Amino acid sequence: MLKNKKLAAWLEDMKELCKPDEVVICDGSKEEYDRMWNLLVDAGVAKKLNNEKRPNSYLVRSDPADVARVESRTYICSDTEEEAGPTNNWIEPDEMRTTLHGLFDGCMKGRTMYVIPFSMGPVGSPIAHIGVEISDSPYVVTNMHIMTRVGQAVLDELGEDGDFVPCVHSVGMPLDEETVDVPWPCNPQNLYIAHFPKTREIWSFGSGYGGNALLGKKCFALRIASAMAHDEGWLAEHMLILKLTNPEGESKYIAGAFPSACGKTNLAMLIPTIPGWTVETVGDDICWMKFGDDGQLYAINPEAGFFGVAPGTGMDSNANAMNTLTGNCIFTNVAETDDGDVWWEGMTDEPPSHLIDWTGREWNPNMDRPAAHPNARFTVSAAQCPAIAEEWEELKGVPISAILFGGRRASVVPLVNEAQSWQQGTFFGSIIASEKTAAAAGAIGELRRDPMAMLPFCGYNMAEYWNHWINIGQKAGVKLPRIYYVNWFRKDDEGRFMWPGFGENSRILKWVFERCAGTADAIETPIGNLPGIDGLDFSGLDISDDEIATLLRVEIDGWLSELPLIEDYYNTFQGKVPEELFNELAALKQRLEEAKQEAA
Ligand code: SAT
Ligand code: MN
Repeated sequence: MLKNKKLAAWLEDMKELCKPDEVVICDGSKEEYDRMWNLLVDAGVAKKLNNEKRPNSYLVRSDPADVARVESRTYICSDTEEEAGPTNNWIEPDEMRTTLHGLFDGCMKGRTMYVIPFSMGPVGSPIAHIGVEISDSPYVVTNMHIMTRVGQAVLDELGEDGDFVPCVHSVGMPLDEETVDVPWPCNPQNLYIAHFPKTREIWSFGSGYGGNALLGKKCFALRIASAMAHDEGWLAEHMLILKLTNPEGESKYIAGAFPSACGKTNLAMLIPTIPGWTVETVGDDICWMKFGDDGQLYAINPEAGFFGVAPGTGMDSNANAMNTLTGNCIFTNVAETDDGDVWWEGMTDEPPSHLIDWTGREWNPNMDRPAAHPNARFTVSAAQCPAIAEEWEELKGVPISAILFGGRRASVVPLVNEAQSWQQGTFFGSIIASEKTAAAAGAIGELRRDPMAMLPFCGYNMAEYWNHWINIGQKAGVKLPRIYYVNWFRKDDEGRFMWPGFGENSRILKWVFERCAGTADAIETPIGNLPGIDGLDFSGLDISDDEIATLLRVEIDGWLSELPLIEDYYNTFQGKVPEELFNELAALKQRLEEAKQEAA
């Protein structure tokens, strides 16, 4: 059955190491999916929801000690610490292998080893790549069914000699005569999420949750893929992909990187407030881009589903997401209603008067704890999204016209700023940050840098990753997307958000579209190209000219006081930041100082 030689040999090794009672090669079928759920329901960790309210859907409650990705236990095991860089945890590969060998030895005793062949991206796409995850968690199997393409077609594509990324996962709780199984086995005391970028391997031990356990997502599609992309001349990015269509029916594709809690899924599924424009979804989290023969960057969404944060998702914030979740879903750590459905904070304005919370306890609105865990998730097939673009599974990908970098900035950064070159755009990406405190006028709040929104997801030295971006832009014959720095989170002196966001962000998308089409004007400023006060379509929006002016102002003093912070940040990379970025910084400083003198 397993004609791929590398796969057959690796599985023999893994069986010998993990010592499972049984091995099951997953075929991705509906029968297999249902079988996993029967196991999970019998184990007491999952509950089938009311079939009338939420057909074919399940609620799962994890162990309260295993509820999110654990960055402090996530490692990049490159040969040297310098290759991992100062933003990653590093352990020497041989040392990590010894530790992992000890932990994985016999770790699947009493359990079944599921072998999950999966494709990141549509099977057969030149942009896609294949992985095989072995896992002792049936919950992982069900989620991988939705989040990736699983089964025989992947093995066929792999053939005899095809390559794949081996992904080894165990919840880390072997069973023997003395051990009684628990509903959600895990081993948080011995957690390791280890990546070997050189040999392109992933080993994850001790957690069954999300990105710790669904190894196709952040581990493969970002950390390992970023290392592959570096070596092979493409881009593996933490970006949504959307299709924007104007009233004339012309479409462009836009990718966007945003740190967490910036509304990325909402933007991917946005419903425009400006008449005649539509947004459709290609991807909500990850974007792989390779150059086509025409020199353009073509993108695929390597995932097949959404693993989205449930709290905060409602008909007001994201109707398309809500309408995706009508059935065939997995809900993890949300609350349960009396009629066997689900609820989370933000789904409705008024909470139900009684719930069973994510820990399985009675809950009512007078309690001061949330009913759903803040990182409660839904898992659902992307194909179910009413806004999914028809070409979302196109094998050749979609051509990207623009890339957005967004941060959560209370001060300084304008609503939208177009880079004047790919290099300046790379500079913008490298400095994106979220600002913790609402800044008083003129002062900058505490910044948490999250370059390209890749801080926890870059599989090698972040400074070398910036260098890779610069190199991509210097390749001969390429036609690059334009790059935009956007900020929906500007606050006024009273600490109020100045921009309504959500569907109104379509006004910014429209300007981006028209810039790419060559039909919109921009003003060249010291920081980049900005729309003039009349450049953005504010029709029908309740916003004053003063507010617009603030949102689009070049804050010369604010930027000047930010420059030393950028320099300090670059200096944390031990001399590895490409000189092109220092040049951008110096040129920006010069332009700002000249502008300041002119104004004086
Ligand atoms: O848990 S995931 O890594 O899949 C999602 C996230 O934390 O961003
Ligand atoms: Mn993400």
